Amino acid sequence: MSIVGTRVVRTEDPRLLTAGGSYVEDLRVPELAGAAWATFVRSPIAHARITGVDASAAARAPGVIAVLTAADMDDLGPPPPPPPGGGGEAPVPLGGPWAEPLLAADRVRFVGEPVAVVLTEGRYQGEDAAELVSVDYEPLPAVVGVEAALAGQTLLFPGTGSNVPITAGGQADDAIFDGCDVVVERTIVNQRVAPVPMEARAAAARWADGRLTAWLSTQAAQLGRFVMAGVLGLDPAAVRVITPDVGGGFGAKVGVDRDALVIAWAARRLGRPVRWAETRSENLVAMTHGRGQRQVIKIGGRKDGRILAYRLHVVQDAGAYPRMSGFLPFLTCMMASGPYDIAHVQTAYQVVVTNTTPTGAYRGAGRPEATAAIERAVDLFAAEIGLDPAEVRRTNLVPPDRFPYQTAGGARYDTGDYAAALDQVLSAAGYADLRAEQARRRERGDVVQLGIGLSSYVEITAADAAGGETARLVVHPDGTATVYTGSSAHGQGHHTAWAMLVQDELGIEMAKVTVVHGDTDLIPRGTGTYASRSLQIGGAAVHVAAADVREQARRVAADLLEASEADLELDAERGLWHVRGDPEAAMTWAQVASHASAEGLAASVNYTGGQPTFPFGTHLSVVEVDTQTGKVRVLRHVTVDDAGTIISPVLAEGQRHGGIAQGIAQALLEEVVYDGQGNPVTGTLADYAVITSAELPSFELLAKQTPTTANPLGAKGIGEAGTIGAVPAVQNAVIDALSHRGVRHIDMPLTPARVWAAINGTGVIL
Ligand code: SMO
Repeated sequence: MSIVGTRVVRTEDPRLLTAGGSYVEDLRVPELAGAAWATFVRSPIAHARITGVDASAAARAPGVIAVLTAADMDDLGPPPPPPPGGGGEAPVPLGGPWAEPLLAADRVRFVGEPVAVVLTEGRYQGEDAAELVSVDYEPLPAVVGVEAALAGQTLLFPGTGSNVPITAGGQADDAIFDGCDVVVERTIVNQRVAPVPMEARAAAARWADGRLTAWLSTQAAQLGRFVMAGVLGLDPAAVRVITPDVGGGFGAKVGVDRDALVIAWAARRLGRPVRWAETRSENLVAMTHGRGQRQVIKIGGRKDGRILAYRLHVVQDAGAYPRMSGFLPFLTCMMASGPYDIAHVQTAYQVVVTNTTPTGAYRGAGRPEATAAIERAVDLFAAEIGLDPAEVRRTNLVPPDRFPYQTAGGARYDTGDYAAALDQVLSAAGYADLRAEQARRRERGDVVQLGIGLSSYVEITAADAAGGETARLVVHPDGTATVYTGSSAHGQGHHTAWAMLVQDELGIEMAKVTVVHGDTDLIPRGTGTYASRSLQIGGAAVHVAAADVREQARRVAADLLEASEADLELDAERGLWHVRGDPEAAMTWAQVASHASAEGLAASVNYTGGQPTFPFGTHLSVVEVDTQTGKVRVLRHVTVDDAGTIISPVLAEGQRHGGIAQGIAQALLEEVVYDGQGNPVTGTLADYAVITSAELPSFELLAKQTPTTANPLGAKGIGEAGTIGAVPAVQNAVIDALSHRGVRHIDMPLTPARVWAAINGTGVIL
């Protein structure tokens, strides 16, 4: 029996769950002996001119080696061009007049922007010395929120003439709504949230003989090497990036932040290793945030439930510097119509800069925003015509005989059966019974009302599939194997999945397979982990490399057994080669590999044959809303997340669990909040509410697999589906609980205060 699809436990866990994990902050390698510790001086003001920096007192403080500012960066050239190729979800800075400096020189544009870096002998001396760096700020009016940005009374980059670096999409044309019985339009907010990885950002750097070794907590070591080399004016061969264990990234660790670049530069400047690990408070203001869209949705259709036209206009809050903010609304608009067959779809977007932390990729990167918009729109439409939201969805879902399905937004959905996913969820949840219970509570006028929310979704994963991924597989003379992968694990379980793929193809037991990732000297080419791309692209690379090794081994085994290649068979259950019909005279992998060469057998693959895939599903959330307090409790969360062929159910379910938790958190709790002057008021985890298991029910995960033809594994991405499906299901459920009282929409997060205000019609939204 193949190991694929079986419930193998994660091979990473014994090491990670004991003292075995080693993150950048934990590194005790000889190369970093005597490293100076870096502490950043960060702007306490959202928008100001810098008129002077006096570091003299700090320089005299105990343990201080140096205090460096932008004025010291005389050895750096202009920022490098963006990475080659499509870039995918890689951060492609706009540069030019919108360029982000490594350290602020004459102006700061958000609270948390690095202005100087203090290097100290001891780690905690830096905190005290940084306090002594005196920066003269001449405050400027702060631009907070997209309305203020669009108004343009204050400009972040005066030379540009506006706060709008990107405008895209066609003119709105209301003719698409001609012939609709009902049209609903609404402005909604997809609020800014913080990624909050368990491991915050960290970097270390050391130079020797003109060569840089940088340890980064990153999702993409090879991209990191490219960016480091470009910024520091080096040949990429002169940079080695190593990623030790990485404790989560959620999209915010795809790129290389300016802070890490400063660490590498400072190490060169000092002529000694430098290391840095940020605090949680720094992380909350200085790591990119996610989401941050104002959306105008307009939907129209017939009274029988058929949707005829949909328009989405997005304003993306880029924060202070446009990093990959142009790409997020691009993906949102590409996926605007979701799983529905809608005759007319219009999209457009603007990206604006504000005096807040830059935004970037966060679990789903543009697709959760698309799903949130269309799923709210469908519910608004259903409420307006008085039809059941499940019925309206079923009426409009792309039917199974229409695949591949080309959307107005330019996506080509590969495979799917969207209505089957919806029906599977409705049936497992007992939808009719839930509606009956809801009716009873309404009838009785219960204080605690029941809400049922649906979300049907389709998303795109591996949007940059053409960027490919690498794998090098070696079967050693002792019969063990090593996989060198360009994918990058930061909690997902790549090592388990890759070992499963090797065992499946070659019959070499998982326990004998070592997986290596994230060292650019060992793996010079690679793309990394984001966009839910790893299994379908990086896993496919492993699969193709294993197939290559298998055919090489066949030739060797034929030689050993003095038979013709065509007669050789691999018994993948036992990992033995034998001549067909003679299983007793068999050769082990050790015998075959050692006969092949002193190094064994090896294959290197850069797999570029994959296409983007389109996972889909339905989420159903059941909530209770206390109408006296506005408190929401999630009772049940039932989902189908169809990601094609599942290699490891344990890993796939883990991804769904984490994604759903983060999605429910966005719907109910999480929001990065700024005051009118651009001061963050959610700067600690006491103010910023991440979710815990105490607020969550056990999820009801249903199984469904519709393979794709876009890669040889039949696999689609699963890493982001949970956040994409969960958010609008929960939001719709809360609003559904109150729909009989005339509530049609409440912006997220659905905190008790907001829900209470909606119930009581106060218009006061906290
Ligand atoms: S938000 Mo991601 O790592 O594509």
